[in-house]
Amino acid sequence: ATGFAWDDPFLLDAQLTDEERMIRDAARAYARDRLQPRVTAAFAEERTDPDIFREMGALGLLGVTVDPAYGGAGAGYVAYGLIAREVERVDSGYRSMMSVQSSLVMYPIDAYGSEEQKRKYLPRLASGEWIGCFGLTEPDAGSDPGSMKTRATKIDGGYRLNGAKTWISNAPIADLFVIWAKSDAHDGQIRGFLLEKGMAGLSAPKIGGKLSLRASITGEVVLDNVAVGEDALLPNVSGLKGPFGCLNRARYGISWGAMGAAEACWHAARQYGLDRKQFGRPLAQTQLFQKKLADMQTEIALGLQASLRVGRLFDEGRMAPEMISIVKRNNCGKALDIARMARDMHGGNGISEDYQVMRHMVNLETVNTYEGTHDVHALILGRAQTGLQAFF
Ligand code: TGC
Ligand code: FAD
Repeated sequence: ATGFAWDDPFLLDAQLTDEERMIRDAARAYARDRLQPRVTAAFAEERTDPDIFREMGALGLLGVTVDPAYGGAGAGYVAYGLIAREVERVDSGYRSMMSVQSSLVMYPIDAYGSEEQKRKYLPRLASGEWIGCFGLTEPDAGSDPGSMKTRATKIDGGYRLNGAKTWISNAPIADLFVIWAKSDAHDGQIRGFLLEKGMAGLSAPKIGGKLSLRASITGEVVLDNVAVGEDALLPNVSGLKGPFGCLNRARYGISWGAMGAAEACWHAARQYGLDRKQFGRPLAQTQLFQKKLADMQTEIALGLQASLRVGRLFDEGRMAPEMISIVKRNNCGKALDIARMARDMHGGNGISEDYQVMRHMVNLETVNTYEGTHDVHALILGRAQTGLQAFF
């Protein structure tokens, strides 16, 4: 018989392969030793260190599911989820940097790109030498990306792009821009284009004043008559299923990541309750405090187990997007509740940067919103079980 491990109630660790555990341990050590020491200042100063991409690349943490022939690790989606969990244990912004690079930039090139595009871009992205971003959202098209206004028009030897994207992670420091636009040469279908920093008419101003995800830089992308060659087009996908194929991966990773942030908050609240005495005993020796810890433990154990299940189905080729909506929605919502609870359990100290929980709390507001809001995933699941679409 095995005993009960309070911090791994369902023995998740024992359900991993040796390779998955190795990748998890490398991500954990990196996050603890290299990311944790700089996060408080990075968040306070709203500063993103581009070296983080190089460091993650050197450890093989970028594009782990991509073919090793192009610089990936050829690992599975459970391994990818484990990396997201470890990185987001420190900060959702750092996980964002990793997931955009892996799922939203490397994946579409790997899945929809030409041989030349794969050879040119994937190794540089895997090493972190190049930073990528993914432009889908626009000022007037967030939850409804099908209403995007960005257009590609045919010109001699290529295309001209016009439009504006907003809320784009990594954009101000990006070398490569995956841009989704409606293309008049393809019956107005949504197509993906690969743009490089420095192209005439392309700019990516930083969005300042964020009260959430401050360690991860976000920008607009302005496309003012940007001319690209035929070789900029992602040849092998057309329609909304192009960006959604990428979002499936990123959303799945976020379901693990949000649980990592929740675990950090839970562990911090538990330790705080053991250390802090009021009314002559540790806070952790009160019934209300223990009930909160039990709720956190329960939701995290269930959430991680669900993400592991979806990851296994992903690796078996049996994933359906609705499964991902369940874990993205539930794990983000539960992580946000847990972070708010942990903030409360820390009393006044809970609002200080030193105790980390409030940073996680405000970060999780973004995580609950991006990649399909909590309510949008409810509508996806509502549609899947009623056959009735309620978006409009
Ligand atoms: P709908 O009619 O449902 O579908 C249109 C076409 O797309 C296909 N499709 C999918 N394919 C693969 N995977 C999925 N998950 C798919 N969902 C839909 C679908 O089969 C159809 O194909 P076809 O061939 O029949 O045309 O489209 P809709 O316009 O009704 O969509 C509704 C809705 C709400 C589900 C969708 O638009 C949605 O999910 N909205 C949320 C938008 C979103 O998630 N944006 C994310 C932006 S990126 C981001 O936030 C990055 S943050 C990253 C970070 O920093 O970590
Ligand atoms: P809206 O769609 O306007 O939604 C506002 C509210 O209305 C929400 O509560 C929503 O749930 C609700 N709502 C919308 N439609 C319905 C409906 N039919 N029924 C009921 N309620 C509805 N995008 C990218 O393309 N790339 C990125 O890298 C990226 N990074 C991001 C980083 C950050 C920090 C943030 C904050 C956002 C990022 N996004 C990115 C954008 C993100 O995906 C969008 O913010 C998100 O999809 C929601 O769109 P919106 O902000 O336009 O909100």
